[in-house]
Amino acid sequence: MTDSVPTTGHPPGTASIEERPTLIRVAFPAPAPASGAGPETAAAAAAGPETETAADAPALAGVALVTLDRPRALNALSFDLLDELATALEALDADPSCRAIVITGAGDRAFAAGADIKELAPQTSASLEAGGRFGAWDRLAAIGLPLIAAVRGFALGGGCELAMTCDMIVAAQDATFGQPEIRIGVMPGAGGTQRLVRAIGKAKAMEIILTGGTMTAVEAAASGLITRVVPPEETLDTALELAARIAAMPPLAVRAAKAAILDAHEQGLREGLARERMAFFRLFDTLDQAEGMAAFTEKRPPVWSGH
Ligand code: CO8
Repeated sequence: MTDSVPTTGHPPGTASIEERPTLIRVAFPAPAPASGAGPETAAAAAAGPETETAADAPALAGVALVTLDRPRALNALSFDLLDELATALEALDADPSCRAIVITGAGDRAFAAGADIKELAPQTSASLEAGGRFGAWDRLAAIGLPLIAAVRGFALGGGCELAMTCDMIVAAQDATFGQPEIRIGVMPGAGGTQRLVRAIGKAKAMEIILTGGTMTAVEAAASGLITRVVPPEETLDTALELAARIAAMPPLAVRAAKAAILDAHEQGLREGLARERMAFFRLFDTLDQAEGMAAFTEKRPPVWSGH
């Protein structure tokens, strides 16, 4: 690793979530050695300068690694985290030396277990609309560089939506994908209804979203949601190697090709996303939203009133 921007100022695992000055880490990892040091080298490099194992090794040319860094909350996507993520990605997008970005979650339990339910629980449709915090999702979707999600463990709700906002997903055999929002009284609100149906088709998307069910990595690969499934310890290195192959391509053509593929994939998506967001906001005026999120926090089953 050659740099880390912004830095957390805390060794991994020693600072509480509240004390962390940042919820996102950005690094430029060194390549894994061809043999010898084992597959965890890139992951260790990603953990921060404190754990750097290949101090003199060159960075993987043009590849940035962005880590969602709230492992104790399974990297739940708070509004602040999403803002920091968008800001970090925009800075990398404007940096001519950066050619491809890998996004991963800290720890081995989750890419991200969804939006932060404790932050969403007290919201109303009016507060969500007035808050303007969903603009971060539009900023993520506007990044021109290729984005690769490296997924270990849970990619649920907003976490699955974030992975799908990326251009490719490399997943561990232990990864789980799903849109469980219905189980807490709402529905996907950051692209889930639009991108999942485009990725895996209407019937499977209906079942996943209407039942709050999940998919294993193997099922997700068979459905076309993800690029490849790898053993857990190889996930990050596989994503970084894929990013390095893309980073070696001509950058203007890469950006133009990404934009053209998204054009083909997302015809009508903008309108669908806007409708989805409004429908999601409206659910925050229901009793079932309050009940579903309270039940989660209180660790009990929800009782639905249908209101
Ligand atoms: N939000 C807030 N905290 C969370 C979340 C979350 N989404 N997921 C986990 N956590 C916290 C838990 O509360 C717990 O904290 P604590 O130790 O303080 O109690 C800690 O992370 C560990 O979680 P668990 O103890 O629950 O771990 P388990 O292994 O028992 O269960 C699960 C793991 C199955 C992933 C479970 O945590 C779970 O069901 N999480 C919620 C999944 C979910 O419903 N996600 C969808 C959220 S809604 C959403 O994403 C809407 C997106 C809309 C747009 C985005 C707007 C920003």
